[in-house]
Amino acid sequence: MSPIASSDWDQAVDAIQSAHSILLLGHVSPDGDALGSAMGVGLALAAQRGDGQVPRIEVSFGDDPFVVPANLSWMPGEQLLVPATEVSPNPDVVVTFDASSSDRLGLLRPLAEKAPLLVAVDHHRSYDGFGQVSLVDTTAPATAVVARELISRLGIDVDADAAACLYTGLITDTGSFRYAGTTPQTHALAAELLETGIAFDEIARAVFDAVPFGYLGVLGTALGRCQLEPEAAAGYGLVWTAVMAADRAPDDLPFDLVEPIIDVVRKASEAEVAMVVKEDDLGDLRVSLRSKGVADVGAVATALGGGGHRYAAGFTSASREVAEVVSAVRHALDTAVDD
Ligand SMILES: [Mn+2]
Repeated sequence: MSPIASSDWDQAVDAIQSAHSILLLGHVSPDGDALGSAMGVGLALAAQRGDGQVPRIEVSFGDDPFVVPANLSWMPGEQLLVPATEVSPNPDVVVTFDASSSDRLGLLRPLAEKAPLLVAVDHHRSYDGFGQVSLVDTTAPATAVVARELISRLGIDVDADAAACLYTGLITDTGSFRYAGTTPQTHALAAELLETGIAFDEIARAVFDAVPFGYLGVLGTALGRCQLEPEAAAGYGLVWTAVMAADRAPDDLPFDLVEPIIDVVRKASEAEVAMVVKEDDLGDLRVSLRSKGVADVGAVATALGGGGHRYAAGFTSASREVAEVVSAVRHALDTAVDD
């Protein structure tokens, strides 16, 4: 059962139904859940309005340069997508998806905060309450689950295009239904989305299994650099590696392409916690953390200025030295383990 109060649902639904302009936002560097949820709701609203142009519906995220991750570039709804710097001012309602705090809105944060109504749709335990209306279910394995309920409560059917986006959110955040947050209801939702006829095999391939050849070399370099620290995380072990911008340079690979490296690193059985330190194009170090359950990496990431949940979290480091990042995480991990 959804823990979201019906008064919150009603307030969000009433505002969206009476709005002339709606801005739907994923968090910065959107993943499949953020963009899939925002676009799923956007496409549902657009399908409902028919031929008219009211309400104006825009989907965006607060990055500049504005780059849709390569594994999501197939997603339908391109006509709704507006670069952050070109978003129309003064929307009646802003709805954020998968952002646990307003700083996750990047350069669109000021616009969102001055909107007449700011609705946050999320599932992170670290959600800080920044929305005027919070549609937040921390038991949901993906924001897409909450997004789907929002569409239902708006009285709109989910067509194949919206379903493809929501399904992307579902498989992204559940690791294709492998992670602990997956429930019978998650599979029921997947079944419902499949009923629309979506090409789930092509979606999975595009999201997880399609990389440029050059990625294989970067992956090899990153794996060759992996360190195992059995004493870390109160003796439960940490495995980590770093991927620098210079590693991506020979093939001019975009930053978002290195995101899935964590899914290989975390396979090491000897370590409870896995980490990948990734240098972005500006030289900042962005850190991905994964836990098998004993350690709460969401708490680690939150303590270091980021967010996430027990099993998956991340932050952007204040330091640009890999050794300092590793040391800070090692330190934070010692208090994040529940025996
Ligand atoms: Mn999510």
